[in-house]
Amino acid sequence: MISFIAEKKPLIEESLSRLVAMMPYNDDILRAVEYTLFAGGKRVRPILGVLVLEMFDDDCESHIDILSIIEIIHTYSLIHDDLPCMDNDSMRRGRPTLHIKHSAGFAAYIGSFMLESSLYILQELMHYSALSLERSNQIMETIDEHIGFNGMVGGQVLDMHLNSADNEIKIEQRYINMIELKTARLIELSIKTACILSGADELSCRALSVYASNIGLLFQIIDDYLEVIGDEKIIGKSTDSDFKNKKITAVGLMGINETEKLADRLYANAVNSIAGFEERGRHLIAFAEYLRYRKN
Ligand code: GRG
Repeated sequence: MISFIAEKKPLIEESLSRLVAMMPYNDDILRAVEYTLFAGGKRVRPILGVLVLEMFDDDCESHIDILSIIEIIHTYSLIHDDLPCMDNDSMRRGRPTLHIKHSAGFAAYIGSFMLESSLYILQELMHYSALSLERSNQIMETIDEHIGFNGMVGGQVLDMHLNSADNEIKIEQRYINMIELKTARLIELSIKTACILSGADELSCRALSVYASNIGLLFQIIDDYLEVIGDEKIIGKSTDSDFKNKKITAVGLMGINETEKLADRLYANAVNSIAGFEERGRHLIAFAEYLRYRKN
């Protein structure tokens, strides 16, 4: 990982510890939350938010906990995604998944608890911060829009039905629509939340939005790619899940070479979309490069 990205990781870990300490529950539940949350996730989403805050010279410290809420939401989605009724995966972040360690019911419950308590804590954080009511409302609405049926959950539903015969729309297009919702929306959420927190101007927000949707798609395409060419030990999860579940993936649809070309195009689009920021955009450009060539 590039050094300036690695430097941000401890800040996110500290922030997540603060958030878990605010969770209103008993030891067993909090231990299960910690088991999945502190297991070596890359922290891509909050780190991206921090990079955007820095672009606007925002005082990161007071906003970092709000961005880390997105990491908790992301972790809830991984717990539910791994369940036997979904992808039925047994390894995640280098550890047995929560339903393997406990039970499917308990894991489903912990995932829901993480979602619900993260939104509760977010309300508290915003209430006691200097953030205006208008910006706080904007953040809540943006989260709602990106994680619900028009966002991540909707994408997961599309993913579950991608194999069914709806032949009106080409499968390649349906796949792109699905990953736009399932994966890109949460990455977009980090960047949009950081824009709201730092009061970024309209033009900058629009440019960053284009950047976000391109790296969001790039992220999932590389995820698919690593399932085929990646190293299980480095990735920390099994690499036969898509095959086992007969999932439609970028590599399955277009092969390895075309997947690489698509990843290159998305990377180039992302970089071009923020050219107007010149020197200030250098960390986001380096981040896009990291996402393009990541190994885990
Ligand atoms: C109940 C229909 C329904 C939905 C619940 C399960 C779910 C919500 C959504 C699935 C979203 C999902 C898991 C998308 C995949 C995104 C992805 C590529 C995750 C991997 O993220 P990384 O690589 O993981 O950042 P780490 O471990 O580094 O954080």
